[in-house]
Amino acid sequence: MDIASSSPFNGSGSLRIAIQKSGRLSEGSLALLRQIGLEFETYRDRLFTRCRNMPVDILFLRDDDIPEYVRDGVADLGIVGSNVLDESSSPVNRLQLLDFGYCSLSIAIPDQSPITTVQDLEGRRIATSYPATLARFLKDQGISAESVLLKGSVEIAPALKIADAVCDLVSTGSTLRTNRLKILTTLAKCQAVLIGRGEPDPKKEDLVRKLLLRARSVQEARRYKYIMFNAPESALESIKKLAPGSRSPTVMPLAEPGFIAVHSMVLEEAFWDVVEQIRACGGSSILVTPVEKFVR
Ligand code: PRT
Ligand code: ZN
Repeated sequence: MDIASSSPFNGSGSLRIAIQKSGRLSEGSLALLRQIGLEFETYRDRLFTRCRNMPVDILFLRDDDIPEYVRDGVADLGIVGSNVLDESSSPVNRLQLLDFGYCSLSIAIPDQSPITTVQDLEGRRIATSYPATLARFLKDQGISAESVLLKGSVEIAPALKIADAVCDLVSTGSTLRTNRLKILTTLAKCQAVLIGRGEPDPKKEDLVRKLLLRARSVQEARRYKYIMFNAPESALESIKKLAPGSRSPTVMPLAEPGFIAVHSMVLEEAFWDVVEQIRACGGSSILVTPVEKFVR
């Protein structure tokens, strides 16, 4: 269906961003839109909302429909799980991984199943809501198996004897445990992704570029902590290597001779290692704050 021509959202000239109306990605998507500076109200049962401070409309949709809406130009940007994109045949651009909505698409089997390897899936039935992704995986593995399409409650299929295995999303693993299933293999690690149209609307390109830069700044910022500490001046060369920041650390003299205050940014993943090494160099009074935005 060509939804572009029949959409009630057309005609305002605003940039349109599609997000999930109600589900696991809604909260993270709304938070990101607010972090990139969009101001808007949300009301239950609203299909769209108009931003107060920018020519942007936010459309609230079912997640599965978002790639199609972006492909057809009803929305210029969208936020959707990479699992939905992998399953969809709509050609859209993946603009930015968003670091939320983490899960994996995995094949799971009953705890007592005779299946022990991926090759044992040959000739079996696998229940899934992701038939296209599953078919690609089975083809790659050279396995012929029957996929049983279920739209929900995939995990109960083995107990109902309608499948020997399931291919479904897993995050904490508690649904699998409750249904006495265990992971056999993982097809994909998934997370929320910002998507855009294959052929962006030239009139909206500048705004898309601006919002994308902001989204990237929010993403970048999440990877860093801002760190401030005192240290002996003699340790400066080691400290520059430990906490180089984006160009070099800011260094200020303390009132006490021979001591400096250092400000820098440190990658979250290396944070504790770096702090221990700063202390080993004589660093003390270490203050740490989150970074809200980081524009390179
Ligand atoms: O109504 P609409 O179609 O928009 O929503 P939906 O019901 O299709 O989607 P929703 O809200 O369940 O999920 C939206 C997106 O969140 C998915 O497309 C994924 O990208 C992401 N996501 C992250 C998850 C999960 N984690 C997740 N755990 N989506 C679904 N699940 C389900 C899974 O299917 C299984 O039933 O949660 C159960 C397993 O969870 P654990 O924690 O027990 O392992
Ligand atoms: Zn859905």
